[in-house]
Amino acid sequence: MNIEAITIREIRMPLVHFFETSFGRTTERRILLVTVHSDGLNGWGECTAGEHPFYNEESIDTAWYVIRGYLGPAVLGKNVDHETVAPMFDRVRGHRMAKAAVESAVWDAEALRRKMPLWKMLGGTRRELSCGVSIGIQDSPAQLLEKIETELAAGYQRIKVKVKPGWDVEILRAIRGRWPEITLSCDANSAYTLNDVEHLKKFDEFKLLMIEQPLWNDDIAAHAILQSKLKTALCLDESILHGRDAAAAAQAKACRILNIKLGRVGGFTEAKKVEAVCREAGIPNWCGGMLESGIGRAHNIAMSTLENFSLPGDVSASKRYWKEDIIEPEVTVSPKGTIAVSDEAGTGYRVREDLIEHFTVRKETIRAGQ
Ligand code: OSB
Ligand code: MG
Repeated sequence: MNIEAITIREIRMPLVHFFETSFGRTTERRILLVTVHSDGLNGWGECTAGEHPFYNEESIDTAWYVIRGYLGPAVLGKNVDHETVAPMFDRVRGHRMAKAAVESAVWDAEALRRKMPLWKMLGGTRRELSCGVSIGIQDSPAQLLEKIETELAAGYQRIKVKVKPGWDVEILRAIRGRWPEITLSCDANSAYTLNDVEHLKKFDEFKLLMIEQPLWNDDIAAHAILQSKLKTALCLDESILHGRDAAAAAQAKACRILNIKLGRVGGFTEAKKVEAVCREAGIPNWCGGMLESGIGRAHNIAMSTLENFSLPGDVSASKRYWKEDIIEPEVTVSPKGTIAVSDEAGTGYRVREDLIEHFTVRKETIRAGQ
C-alpha cells in the first residue's frame, strides 16, 4: 500500500457527562484524528492522548508535533502494510499514542483494501465482547450510586469506580452495602504510595475483582511489593508500555490482571505482544478506554477479540459519552452487557466524515515529497 498523504486534525466533542479521575476533570474532549490516504481509500486512526500530559507524558499537542514532523514523513510515499509500519517508527522514542494513531490508520486502510474485518487481520477470535463501565469521581456519593444503578440496569457486567484518598473506602462500603454481589473494581490512577499499604489493605474486605494502578506509573517493583501484601488482585494500566514491561510485571508478580490500551502500548503490533506475554503467563487481559470517539472505540473492539481478553473491558456504548458519535452505526451494548463484533470489512463502522468536518477546529494534510 502506497501512502500518498496523511491528514491530521483536531476535533472537539463535548462529553455528555464530565469524567473525573484522581488527576482531574474532563468536560470536553479535544481529539486528534489521523487519516491515511492510499489508492482512493481512507484509513482512520484516533490518538488517545489527553488534553494535558496527566495520564502519561503525551498530549494532543505533542502528538500533533510528532506525527507532523516525524511519524507522517516516516511513512509518506512508502509502501507499507500492517506488518511493516510499526518498525518504521522505532527511531522515535516513546510517543506511543501518536504512533498508535498512525499505525491503526494504516491497519484500517489495509483491512478496507483487503475487504476483510480488522479483527480477523489482527488474529482475533471473539465474536461477542463483555462490557464493563468506568465511572468517574462524582460530586457526591449519592450521585455515584445513582450512576451505578443506571449502568447495572443497562446490563453492564462490571462496574469500575475511580478512587483517590478521601474518595475510597467509604465509597466502596456504600456500593457493597447496596450491591453485595456485583463484579466491582476500582482504579486509582497512581493516587497512592507505599506509605498507604495499611490503608489499601482495607480494600480487601470489599471482594474487588481488582485494584487498578494504585501506585506510581513508572514503578512495577513497587506494585510487586504491594501485591504481596494484599489479597485483592492488582491490575496494571499506566505501568505497562510494551511486551517487555508485561514480562517484567509477570516475573515480579506485580499484578494478577493487566489492562491493555492500544495507544498506551503504541499500537496493534505491540498490543499483540503484550497479549501473548500475558496469555503465556496466565494473566487475563481486558481493554482499557481513554474516552475515545467512535473511531478509537471501533479499534478497541477489534483488539478485544484477541483470545486473552477474557475479562469485561471499559469499551462501552457511544451514547454514554457522546450526543452524536462520529461513526455509523454507533457502538451499542446489548441488555446482557455485550458488543456484537461485525463481519464487515475494516472496523465494521462507517466514519461520518461530514460530522467530523463539523467538529474540526484545525487540520493539515501532508504529502509525499513535500
Ligand atoms: O485509567 O482507565 C483509565 C479515562 C481517562 C484516562 C484514564 C482512564 C480513563 C478511564 C475511562 O477509566 C475509560 C473509558 O473510556 O470509559
Ligand atoms: Mg486505568
